[in-house]
Amino acid sequence: MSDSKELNARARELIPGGVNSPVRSCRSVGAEPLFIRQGYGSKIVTEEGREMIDFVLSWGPLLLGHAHPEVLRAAREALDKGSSFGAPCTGELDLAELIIDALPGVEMVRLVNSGTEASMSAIRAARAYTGRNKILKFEGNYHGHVDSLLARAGSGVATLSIPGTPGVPEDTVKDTLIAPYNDPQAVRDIFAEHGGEIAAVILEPVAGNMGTVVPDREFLTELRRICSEQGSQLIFDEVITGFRVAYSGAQGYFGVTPDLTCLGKIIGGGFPVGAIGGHREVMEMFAPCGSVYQAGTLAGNPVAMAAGAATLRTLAGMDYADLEQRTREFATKLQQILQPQAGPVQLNCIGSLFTLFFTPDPVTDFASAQKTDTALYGAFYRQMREQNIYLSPANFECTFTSFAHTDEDLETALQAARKVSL
Ligand code: KE4
Repeated sequence: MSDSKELNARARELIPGGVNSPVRSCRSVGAEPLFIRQGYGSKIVTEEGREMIDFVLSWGPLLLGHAHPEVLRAAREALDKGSSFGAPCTGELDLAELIIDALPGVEMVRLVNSGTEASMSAIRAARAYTGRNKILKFEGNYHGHVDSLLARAGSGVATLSIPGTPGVPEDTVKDTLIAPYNDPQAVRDIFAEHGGEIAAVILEPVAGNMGTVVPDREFLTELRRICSEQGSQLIFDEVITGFRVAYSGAQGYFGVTPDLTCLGKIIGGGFPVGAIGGHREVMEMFAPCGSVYQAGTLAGNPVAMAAGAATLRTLAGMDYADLEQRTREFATKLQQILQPQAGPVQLNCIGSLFTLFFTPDPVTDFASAQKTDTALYGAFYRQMREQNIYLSPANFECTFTSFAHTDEDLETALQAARKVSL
C-alpha cells in the first residue's frame, strides 16, 4: 500500500506541483499533502489509514459532512440511469427551484460546473446588460481563476504570494478597478472618477479568501445604494457563503439583495456545480434567450443535480443558528487556548466558518490580514495535523465546521490545541 509520501513523489511527476489545485499543496504551511482515501461524516481517512477530524470539508461544499446518506442515495439513484445526457433533465429544474426559493436576489438561474464559471459568466452578463466594461473588485477577494479578476486576488494567489496576474495580458485587467474591502469611501471615490463606466461591483459578501473577514453591514448597504444610484450591477460571489452562513446566503443573513449571485460548492454537495442567479431581465441576456454566450458540456448533469438537490433539501431543515453558536464557542476556545503562548490572536467567525489570525490588530481587510504571522499558523497547522486534526493548509482560507461535527469532535480538537507548542 502506497503512503502519501510515495504518492506525492509520483504525483509531482504527473501533475504540476502534484496537485490539481494550488492551495492543496500545503506549501505555505510547510507540509506535504495527505492523500485521502475516504470520508464519512466529520472524518477523513488518509491512504496511511489515519482517521482525522476534517475542518476543510473539500473547501466548503460539505456542510452536511462527507458521504451523507441522503446525498449518496440521490447520486446513486441518478447514476444508475446514466451520467450525462447533454439535454434537459428534471434534476436541473429541481435544483434551480431550490436555489430560487432560497435566495432573495434570484428569480432565474443558469447552472454551470464551477464557481469560476459562475463569476466569469456573471461579469459577462453585467457588462452586456449595462453596456459598460469596468468591473470593481476588492483586494483579497477571490472569484476563481477568471483572467480579469485575478488582480490582487486572495486564496491561493495570496497564499502562494503569486505576483499580480502572470499570463494575463495587461489589456485584460485594464478595466478591473480595485478597492480595499470594507472601505465605502474608496468605493465612492472610484465611482466619482469612473461612475458611468462601471458595469458591476463584485465581492465576497463575507470574505473567505484572505481568511474570514466579515463585512461591516454598512459596507454592504452602501454598495447596494451606490450600484442602484449609478446603474451598476451588484454581484455577490456566494460560492462560499451561499447556503453556508444562512440557508438564504449572506444576502439573507445581512438583508442586502444583489442583482446577480454566484454560487458553487454546497449547491453541488461535493459534485462539480456552480450557478449564476439574478433578476430575470439580466439572466435572459444569456443565450439562447439573449446574445450573451455561456455554455458547458456537463452543466446540469443529472448526477450532480441529484446530489445538489438532496443537499439543499436536507439543509433546509437544519438548525443554522445552533451550528453558528457551536462554531463560535469552539473557535473562541481555540483562540483562548492559543493566546497565552502565541500572543494576540484575532478571531473572525460567522456561521460555520472562521479564521484565526496571529496578529495584534483586528483583521478587517487584506492589508490587515497580511499582517498575520503565517509561520505561526504553519506551526499550529502541522502540530494539529500530527494529532489528526485536519485544518485549512493556508492562513488565507476559512476553517469550516459542518452539521456532522459532534461536540466530541470539537472537544477532541480543543484537546489537541492544548498540546500545541508555538
Ligand atoms: P471553483 O472554480 O473553485 O469552484 O470556485 C472558485 C471560487 C469562486 N468564488 C469564491 C468566493 C471561492 O472561494 C472560490 C473557490 N475557493 C477556493 C478556496 N478558497 C477553492 C479551493 C481551491 O481553489 O482549490
